[in-house]
Amino acid sequence: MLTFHSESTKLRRAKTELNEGLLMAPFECPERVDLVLERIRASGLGPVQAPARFGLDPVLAVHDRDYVEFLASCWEEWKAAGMAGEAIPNIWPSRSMPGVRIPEHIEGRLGHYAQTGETSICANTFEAAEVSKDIALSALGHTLESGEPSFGLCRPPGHHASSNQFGGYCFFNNAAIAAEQALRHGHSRVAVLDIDFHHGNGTQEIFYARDDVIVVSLHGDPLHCFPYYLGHADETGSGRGEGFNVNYPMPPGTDYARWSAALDEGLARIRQVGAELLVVSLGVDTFEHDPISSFKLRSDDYPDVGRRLAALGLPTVFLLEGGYAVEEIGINVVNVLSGFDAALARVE
Ligand code: SP5
Ligand code: ZN
Repeated sequence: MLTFHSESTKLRRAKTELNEGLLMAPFECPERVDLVLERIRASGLGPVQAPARFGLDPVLAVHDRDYVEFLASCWEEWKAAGMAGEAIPNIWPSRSMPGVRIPEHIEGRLGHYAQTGETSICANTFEAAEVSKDIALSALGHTLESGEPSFGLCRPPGHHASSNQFGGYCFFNNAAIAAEQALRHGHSRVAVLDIDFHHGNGTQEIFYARDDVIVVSLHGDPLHCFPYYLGHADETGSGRGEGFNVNYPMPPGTDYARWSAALDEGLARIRQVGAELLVVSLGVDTFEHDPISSFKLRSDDYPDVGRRLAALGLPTVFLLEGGYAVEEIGINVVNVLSGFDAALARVE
């Protein structure tokens, strides 16, 4: 399988993450990319290629212009306002303030465009997000042209980013940008399958009222797990999108037997609606030793995930989302990808 990667994803190097009441070193760190790359090379998964550049038009197809402009200037504005540290939101428009206006001061704008407080904006965050979506679009392009699977070693991740807010380490929704681009290329229905531990709330929001992109997400039950406020099973889509959003919330402690049964149900639904291309939001924070998650998947389970995805028989683009057990991130990601490749080889 062909991988798309750029050293420029590592331009974002935040110093802080607000976690458990402390400002800590971020879980979503540049070393994640190095370790996945190392394992790709060691395992002989396939060649690694640099992404092409696609500009901001494909981003503006899923994100609001004012949000993209905010991301582009946030860090410079923050510094110009004399702030000492990284841009960390500390105030939000709340339920008790209906109909508020967007303020001019960067501190107020930051809260307007933020879902969460753990994700600091720092130098080159926008640049890294741009490269990350270029990686996703390059992977998509390769799969559209060749029919072959591809892997986008995206960083920062994307699936929490909504049409107009960042959060959960995500700025541009790489999977949504790729899915939208596949439609513009001529596909009439695309599936996004999100197997990151966390609910893909941004992807859900972007496609919620649409039937041309089916969004299926397996994740920790939002009653107990980040991002807490979305991801319940009764969120099934709206209007013509009814039935095209499918959530499988599962309790902390979920093991592979239960998780893979949900995966099979989700894959059956994707088959049933006639999706022509599969975008996989590939997080490996379902791993038993992930430091911020609570599922119990083991490294040996991941090749079987790849096999089950391959059985769908669709052109497939894998995009990296989460996974914070840094020691094992390479093994777990490559296990999914090589399981997929091995299953394809058997069919051919
Ligand atoms: C892309 C992705 O995986 N984003 C995840 C962002 C999660 N950030 C907040 C994590 C809060 C974890 N709290 C864990 C408490 C367990 N001790
Ligand atoms: Zn995650």
